[in-house]
Amino acid sequence: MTTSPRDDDRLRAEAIAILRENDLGAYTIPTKGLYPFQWNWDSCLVALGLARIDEDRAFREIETLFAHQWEDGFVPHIVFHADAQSYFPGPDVWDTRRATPTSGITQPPVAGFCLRRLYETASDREAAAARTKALLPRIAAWHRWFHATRDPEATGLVAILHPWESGRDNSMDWDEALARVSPEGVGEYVRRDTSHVDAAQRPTKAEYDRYLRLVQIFRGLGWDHGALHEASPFKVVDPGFNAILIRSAEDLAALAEALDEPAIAEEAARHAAAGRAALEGLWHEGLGQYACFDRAAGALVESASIGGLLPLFALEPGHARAAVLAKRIETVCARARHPVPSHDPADPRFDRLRYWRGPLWLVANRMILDGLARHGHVDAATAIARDGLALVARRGFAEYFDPLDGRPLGGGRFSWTAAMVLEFLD
Ligand code: 9YW
Repeated sequence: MTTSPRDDDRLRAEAIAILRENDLGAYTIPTKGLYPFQWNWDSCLVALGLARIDEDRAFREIETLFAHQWEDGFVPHIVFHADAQSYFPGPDVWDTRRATPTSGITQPPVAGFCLRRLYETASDREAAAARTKALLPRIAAWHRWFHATRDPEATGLVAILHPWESGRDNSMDWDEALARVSPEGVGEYVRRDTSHVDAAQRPTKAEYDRYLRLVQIFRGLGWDHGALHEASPFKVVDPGFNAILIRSAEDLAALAEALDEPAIAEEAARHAAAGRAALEGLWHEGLGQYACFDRAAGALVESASIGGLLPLFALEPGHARAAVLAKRIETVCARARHPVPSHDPADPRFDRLRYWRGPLWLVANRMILDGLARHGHVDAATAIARDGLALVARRGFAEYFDPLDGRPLGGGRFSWTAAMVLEFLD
């Protein structure tokens, strides 16, 4: 599918309007109603779109997120800046006891990647250098926090302790690990998500029970991050999450080098190298792609999700697996009408409507196409961007889309979809 120059102008105007309408001054909400707070990786990716409208505001988006970094280096997945009843679980459930309430789990660390792009494309070079330099130690502290608390045995790869941390909430990747989490004692609660979006497009109650049970376990430990890895019944090493951390470490190292911060550059380069070397242990020969490692069970997970395609975003140019992975992406995409499905449609568990169990997401596509371009597959990258634009031009700025017929799914007028449209229009 393609768009005309007229479509492109309309898309740009509409994307800007959506970003403005979800802008609450110092941070952007993902969409009205469904997600009324600041989400971690949404904000970083939204900053890429904001940079085209107002560079100062783009930096502010990331600065606001890092203003709520904890003393131990942790950066929360949600910052509850203001009261809102339309989302569950809210601040009372998390009970992290912060001055401005936050959640106690984190999200994919895209900040390093996004900041490098903001810095390199900024027209006000002096302001960008100053603001980037001020953020470097904060991102470095977050990465250090990951290695200390999520990789206590120094394997080079970090574990997520909650499916929400992956950003791919109900992926098949977590099915077995989550089934081992007993929902006993979770109690009664009222979900809000299914009053905004058709329940068939959202996680199930069995999943939500376990999501909440994990929050209760961590809350019971007083959100002592040093204790959670050992105590958590759910610990999964996600190749997608680690690829994002490795790529952000590479980008952090480059920024620190450019801005004369040699200690940060050296540490980040060391993290990236250790991660890349360890990533090889997640290669799944049978699936022909990377796979999750269930650290609690001690085994690779049989699940061909988009998480196992994302390492293309982090592999060094010239890496032997890059061509194999690019071919694998082509194969998975050929099984759908619109690239890139969040799970291989050939898997019997593929569900075209249900969130991260099949639908396509433009933010994931952004990273995949970056990986393709990085390894020389520029036409394939352009095709993914063009299809995404055509999809939005015809179906609107949805949260995610059915990869078989392009149907818009989840929330509407979505900030990161708008930001990705501005990215793809480049
Ligand atoms: C939830 C905000 C978030 C994203 C996640 C996505 C979804 C929130 O929305 O999770 O309550 O289920 O899975 O990646 O950051 O857009």
